[in-house]
This record gives sequence, C-alpha cells and structure tokens, in this order.
Amino acid sequence: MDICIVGLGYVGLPLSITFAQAHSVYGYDVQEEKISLLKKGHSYVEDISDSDLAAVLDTSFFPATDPSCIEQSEFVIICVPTPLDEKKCPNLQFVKSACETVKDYIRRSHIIILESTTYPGTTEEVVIPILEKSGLKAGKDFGVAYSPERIDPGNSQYTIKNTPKVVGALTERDLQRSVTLYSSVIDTVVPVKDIKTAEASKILENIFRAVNIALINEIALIFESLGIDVWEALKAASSKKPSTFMPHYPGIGVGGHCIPVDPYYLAWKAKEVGHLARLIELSGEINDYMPLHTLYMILNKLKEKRKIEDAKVAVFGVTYKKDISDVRESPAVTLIELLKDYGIEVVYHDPHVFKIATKHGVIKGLPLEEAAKDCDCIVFAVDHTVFKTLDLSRLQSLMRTPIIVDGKNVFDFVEGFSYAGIGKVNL
Ligand code: SAJ
Repeated sequence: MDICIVGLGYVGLPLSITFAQAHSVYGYDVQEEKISLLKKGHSYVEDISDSDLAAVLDTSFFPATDPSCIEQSEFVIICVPTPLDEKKCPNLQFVKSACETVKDYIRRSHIIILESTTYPGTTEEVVIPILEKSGLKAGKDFGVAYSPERIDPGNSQYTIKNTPKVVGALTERDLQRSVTLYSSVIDTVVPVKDIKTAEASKILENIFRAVNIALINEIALIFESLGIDVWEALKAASSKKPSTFMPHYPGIGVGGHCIPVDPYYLAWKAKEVGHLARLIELSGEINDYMPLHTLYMILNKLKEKRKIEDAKVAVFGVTYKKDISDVRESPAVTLIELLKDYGIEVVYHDPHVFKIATKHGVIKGLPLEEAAKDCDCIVFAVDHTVFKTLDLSRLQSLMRTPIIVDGKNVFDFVEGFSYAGIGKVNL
C-alpha cells in the first residue's frame, strides 16, 4: 500500500516512520525546511532519532515538497495542527489548506483520513465539502475516515504501534480498508460506528484529562490553605483499586498541543447546538490560573527577603512537561512573562531548551550554575528527572537568597531554604 502523510510534525513524522516499516510512504509538508532536513537524514522530532529515519529514508520513506505524491498514494493521512485562535475558538486553517491541496490530487479509490484532534463534525462539515470540490463524491468515488492521533510525546513505553487506534469511516468499505491499513502496523485497532464517534472519542479523552487536572489544581489550592500536602493525600487516595481513583497531579498550569486546546473545540461546538460547556470552560480557567498562583507564591516568598523590583528569579524547566524539549503552550513561559511584567529580572535553566520566545522577546537559557548565581528564588516549573538529583547545597552557595518555589513536588522539603510548593504545606 502506498501512503501519503500530509503534515510531518510530532504526529506525522512518527506515523510516517511507523508505516514505512511495512509500506511505501511519501511524507509531504508545506515547510520546505522540514523536507530538506529529512532528506539530509536529520529528524527534528524528539521521538524519532536520525537512525530511525536513516533506516527507511529513500527506501520506504520519501520526503516530498511536491504534492503530486498524493495522487500516487492509495491512502492520504492528514496530520496538521488544530490550534485555537485568540478568542479560544477552533482554528482549522491548516486542516482547510491541507484539504485544498489534497483535492487537487484526489482520485477514485483514494482513502482520505484525518488524524488531527478536532470537534465532532469537522470531517463531514469541513473536510468532505472541500475534497468534493474536486468533482468526486465522498463515499462513492473516494473513501473518508477519521482516526485520532494518540501520540504521547516523550513516552517510550506507549508507542504508535502499541497504542490502540480508533477508526471511524464514511462507509463500511472505507472502514474495512482503513482498519486493514492501521492493523498492518498497529497492534490494536478499534473500529467505531462512524466518523463523529471517532472524533468524539479523542476530544472526550482529552477533556477527561483537562477536567481532572483542573480538579486536582483546585484541590491543591484549598489544601495549601488548610496546611495539607496534596501530594501525600494523592498517594493515599491512589492506594484504592485503580478503577475508582485515577490520580492527576497539580502543577503550575497545563501546556502542550492538546490539553489546553482540545476542550475549547468541544465548548465551541456545544454553543452551536445551544449548550454552555460550563464545567469544561471552568476547568480551562482553573488551569489557566495556575501560573498566576505560582507568581503570587513567588512574590510572597520574595517580599520576606528582598524588594520585588531588586529581585532576580531563576526558572528551572520551561517545557510543557518533563523530560522533553517541547515548549508549546508551556505554563512556565507564561510564568516567565508574568514575572517580567512585574519588572523582576528572570533567567531560566532547562537542559532541553536552548532558547524560548516570549512576549518580551527571545530569552536564551543559562547553564545551571550561571542561572542560580546571585538569584533570590529558584522556581522548579517542570519536574525534569535531572532536577531531582541536583546538589542543593551547591545551589544554596550560589544564590543570593535561598528561596525555592516548587511547582511539581520535585523536592519534599529542603534544609536551609525558604520553601513553598504547589499543593504543599507552606509555612
Ligand atoms: N498535567 C498536569 N497534571 C497531570 C497530567 C498532566 O498538570 O496529572 C499537565 C502536564 O504537565 C502538561 C499538560 O498537562 O503541561 C498535558 O500533559 P499530558 O501528559 O496530557 O501531555 P500531552 O499533551 O503530551 O498528552 C498526550 C496527549 N495525547 C494526544 O494528544 C494524542 C494526551 O491526550 C494524552 O492523554 C497523553 O499524551 C497520554 O498520557 O497519553
């Protein structure tokens, strides 16, 4: 089977490499720099090594800037971003432009599959009308399916191959062909009754996560004021059988391409049919509040020792979650912007991230000791594994004021520091 993957990001590239184990795969992307990097054997996606790429490059994986590769394929899988606009409404520009390209090369017996996370109805209300501008009819001349991506960046335990793949399609035949395709490289495929069910399953799983994270963030704030360590309470609550308690953990906010975004896709669609997604939107507000709560925690600690305007803060960790280099929607970047809004000198250290773009401009990361030197507070915004074994006495000797604000329970308690943490007992 020849396959064309449209969009070679953190989903499309790993999916291409996975399919290339068993099929011929064209990888098409509008960003020529991505294609030229791939052609030189360089992967820009952390989960794909250059050796993973080398194993299939030009033998079963063919990066292309020419969209005519779409026509030569039997299956066309669209993996493009589905962000929000500034009003937190769905921004389907990338899906639409990908479909506008695909329609120019669509042919009979094609199967077109969307993998981007989106609101139920997108495939039938947005994708198919654009594809049918070709003059061909969906379900009759070409097939259509939806199969949500379930990539967990940085997770080497759960891969594309061993993560069950949900598939919904326009017709029974489209479903069979899509199930056969995915089953050729993925251990478990979960066919569902139709496209909307498949779209709904993904948005449901991500909203479940976002709401549960908001719940534990809210409880963390309450427990801080009650002098209860929420992390200890979570350990105890998790001792129940897993089916009745699924632990989620507080932090300085939620980041990434999914959790801060996807709930608003359904909230927007719900309004179209007269529903206010109150719990979903409230969860987003609670999660969005967490960087502000962290800021107040820092200011409260600093004011005991230093004039705010004279203070220097070092943020340790700027990615959206631990042990990866992705900073998309990172709450740590939001926190850095808030600190700078207060005129506080901010530096950061993150072994995974060389520089970050903020509304105050680009900030380059500093090596650990340089970041700590003469600072008045170190904020652990991310629980990178390497942070857990830091030499705190060394850090203390470098700092001007030994204050630690711990966003992710990196440390239990630290001798010789003034310590506060999200969800911790803060004296
Ligand atoms: N987070 C918390 N507390 C938690 C879990 C996560 O604050 O208990 C924060 C993280 O720090 C991060 C954000 O939420 O900032 C998102 O965390 P995540 O683990 O959901 O990270 P993602 O977005 O990489 O999760 C991906 C998503 N997969 C896809 O979108 C395809 C998500 O839907 C999956 O649930 C997750 O992988 C997974 O664990 O599989």
